[in-house]
Amino acid sequence: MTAFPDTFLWGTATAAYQVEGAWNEDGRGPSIWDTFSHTPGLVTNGDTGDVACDHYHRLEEDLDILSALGVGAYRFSISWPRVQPGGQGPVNRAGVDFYSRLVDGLLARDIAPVATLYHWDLPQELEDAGGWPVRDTALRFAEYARLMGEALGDRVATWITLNEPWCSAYLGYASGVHAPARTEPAAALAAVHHLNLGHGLAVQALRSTAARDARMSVTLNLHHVRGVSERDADAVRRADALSNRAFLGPMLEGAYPRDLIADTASVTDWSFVLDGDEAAACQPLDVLGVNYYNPTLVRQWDGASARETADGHQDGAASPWIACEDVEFVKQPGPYTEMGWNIDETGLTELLVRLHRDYPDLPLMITENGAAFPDEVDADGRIRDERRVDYLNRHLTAVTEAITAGADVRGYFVWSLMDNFEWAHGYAKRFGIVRVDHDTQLRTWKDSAHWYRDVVAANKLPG
Ligand code: IFM
Repeated sequence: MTAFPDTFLWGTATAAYQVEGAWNEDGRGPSIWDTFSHTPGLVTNGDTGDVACDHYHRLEEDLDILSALGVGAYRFSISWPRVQPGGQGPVNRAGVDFYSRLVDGLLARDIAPVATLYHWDLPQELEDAGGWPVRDTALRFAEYARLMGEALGDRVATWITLNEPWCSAYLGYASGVHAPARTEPAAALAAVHHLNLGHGLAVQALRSTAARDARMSVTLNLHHVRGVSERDADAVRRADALSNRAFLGPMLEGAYPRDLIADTASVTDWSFVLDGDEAAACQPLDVLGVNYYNPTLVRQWDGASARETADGHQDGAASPWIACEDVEFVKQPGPYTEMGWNIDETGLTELLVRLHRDYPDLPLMITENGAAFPDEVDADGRIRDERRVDYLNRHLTAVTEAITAGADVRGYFVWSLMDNFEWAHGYAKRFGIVRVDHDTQLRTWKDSAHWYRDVVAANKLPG
């Protein structure tokens, strides 16, 4: 099957800090990513999101691109420090107006707005008060969600509370390669909990507003963990608990997995989980957002040979894989994208089928999938990014295979609409189907954008 269900939702995705720019305009406050990117040595080439894709000023042009792509939905994120500087108090009207224009512009073009509340840009003041490791941040987040529900709830089709809390907690507070660059494993696990709690409280808060009839969701970058051999079952279990079930458990089942608590006992006693928190984190959702780029391969470390850490972190450096000292992260066969991530779409099919098996009543949506490659602009001005087309084609085929196997997959969003600020890699990595010249801000459709437009129009893959 290469066709998709009639109601399948096609979209593209971006995030506020990665595209907006206008970092200190119209009352926007600082976020942890402003602080991070302005700290020398943390981002490739010293890049910052100060200007990014200048989307804040080029909104109409970018909306027109979405319209020309023919997508039915657009996933964007709201910059918390733009709409509520400092993370508390009343809204910043100018900031809310920007998102109001964005939402209205989408609706005028028949594109469903899919709004992510938190795509990593925590107001700096909240980090100064302790950040996600402290409980109050979850309560602040719920209040921010309520304000957004009141401002935009009558028009946003789908709300995504968090984007990839795995990254917020473990990359932000354990390995420190993301903002706020802390390397405190116990704090990272407290962050996991307060993100889970914040998610549940935010869904409740949204449901108390005009957003009550909208679809509620969260986006997780679940790791499809495989073992090298059957002897590695415990390494798989441990990595799965830390990366997947730490979020799926409380959010979808109302409880942390017991094995996770036991695995991490030397790091924390989880006393930050108060009575009622797990139930609060577990709110009925309408759809689960899944971000997928590649699978993860692990092996039980024998303790003798050099330990392999092919998951992007160096041995000896702070690791996002808390209490996984006995687990090796094994390099997988290529081909690879420019991020060094192996291309293996079979992991996406298997992940979707697993999620459907474990949560049969919860529809799924791919809220991100895509690839960075070193695109060239040819002499004729065309960008022949055939490797990206091949990547997308493979992964969309994998989605059809999951659907055939019974998974209830409702939509797919390409990451990303356009080249943007790729976090610690700055502008050095290009994920867009539309090229952005970061000197002139010129937008140019790559071949992948033309290809995607045709797929969307046909609601099926070519061939
Ligand atoms: O650019 C990021 C995005 O912000 C979150 N998911 C992964 C993408 C590629 O690294």
